[in-house]
Amino acid sequence: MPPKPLDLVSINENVKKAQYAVRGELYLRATELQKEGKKIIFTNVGNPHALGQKPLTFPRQVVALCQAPFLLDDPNVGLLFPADAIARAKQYLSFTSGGLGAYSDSRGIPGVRKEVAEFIQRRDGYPSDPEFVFLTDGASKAVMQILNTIIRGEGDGIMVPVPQYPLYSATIALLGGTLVPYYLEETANWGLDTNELRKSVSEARYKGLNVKAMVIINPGNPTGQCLSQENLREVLQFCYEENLVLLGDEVYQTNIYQDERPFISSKKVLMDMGPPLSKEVQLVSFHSVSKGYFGECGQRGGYFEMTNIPPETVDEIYKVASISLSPNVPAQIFMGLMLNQPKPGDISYDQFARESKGILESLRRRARIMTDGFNSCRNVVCNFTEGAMYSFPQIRLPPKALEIAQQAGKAADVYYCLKLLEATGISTVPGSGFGQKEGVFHLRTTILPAEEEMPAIMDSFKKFNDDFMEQYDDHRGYSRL
Ligand code: DCS
Repeated sequence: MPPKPLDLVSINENVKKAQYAVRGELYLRATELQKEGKKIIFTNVGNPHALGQKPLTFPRQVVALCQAPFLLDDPNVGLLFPADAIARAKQYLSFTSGGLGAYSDSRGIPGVRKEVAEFIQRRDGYPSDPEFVFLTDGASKAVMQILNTIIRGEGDGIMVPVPQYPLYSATIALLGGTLVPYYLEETANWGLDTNELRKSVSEARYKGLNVKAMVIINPGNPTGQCLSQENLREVLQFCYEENLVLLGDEVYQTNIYQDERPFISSKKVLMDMGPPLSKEVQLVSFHSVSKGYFGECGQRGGYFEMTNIPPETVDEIYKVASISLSPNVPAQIFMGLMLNQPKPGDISYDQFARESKGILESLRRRARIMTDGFNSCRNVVCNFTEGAMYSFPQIRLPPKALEIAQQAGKAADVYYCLKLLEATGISTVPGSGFGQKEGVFHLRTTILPAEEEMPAIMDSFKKFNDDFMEQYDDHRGYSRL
């Protein structure tokens, strides 16, 4: 019998090649242990509501009314819902033809695309055209759609930071393109060095690749760094000189935990640079309702904005989007609500401001507790989480631990993370899932566990780590930068 079409040997090789560690071996083992009754702290995914973050009241009120429009006809609706939520719900319903149960245009609801463009304009001080904004099912789908448009085959290279969020490596593998890595510098707070970019692009071109795009993740995942204006200018200049489209992943733009480098968008920096760059460099920027203080990961809402992309290409992307008919309609409304929030004087303003500020301030404190906790551990060094939702400590493993891991048939960081999981229930992602320099080991945790649980979690990590190091450290020196 020949193999059947969906037997493993017959399926698309690219599917097998794509790796996604955030839900990989560690996650699977954690789910098994949970089934056996062990308490697991899932810090492997940036999924705030799963770790207890409460939804913001106002957006949920508006979407609840949109989902159940008959409530709007109830004479008591004003007792349960504030007038501004009722007005917004009616407005969103008027944007749709058939409410939330109807497909929207494949690019998203025009009224929401307009809200997105207005937000970008307010944020950056430059015009944004809703015709170049598409709404998507989360930023993941947006990134996939754009990479799909760029990649023609394995000759096309996409520059990706290492360490990186594996959406990029996995999608490039799925689409049969080639990942061109550029390394972030851990000893410079995960900074981005243009010499490294030039080295990376010339090596790739030497191998015959057609390097077409460069990805930046700002603030960084898993690395947490925030790019300075100067750094962004260098990146855009580099893209101009090397004829690359810049893919600016800015999903963490409101997750900022320091004041020295506030978030600044790639679009603003590009426009500030003026012509010829502002008219020529192609840029696609991504955002999401999953992060920030909304943290509405389950709703699956995202957008991308295209700058300097020819209308004919936009039409092609529209055509491809229309194969999926419509992005999630409720998620589009969350996007509208995230970017067009209650204003001072609105009935819901105070509560909205209190709730959102509370979440961000707590995240800022948690970023500090976590970094300090890691840095108090033996053979662990960790850069401060300047932004995003993750901590990415380097674990300096003694040679004996490397030998034991090898005997167990595991990568050393995977071995360490598995032991950590078994001992403490803390479910992390090994650094190898994001890429790291040869011989250097990391893990990634989110900074999302509840603030009151954080000290106990860090104590239990420290106890595990220091015991582990005590067991294997024989003072022969250990893996390090
Ligand atoms: N881009 C980056 C840099 C991300 O970290 C994520 C999600 C996404 C895009 C996709 O987000 P949505 O599709 O939900 O809009 N981050 C994952 C992570 O590392 N942990 O949790 C999710």
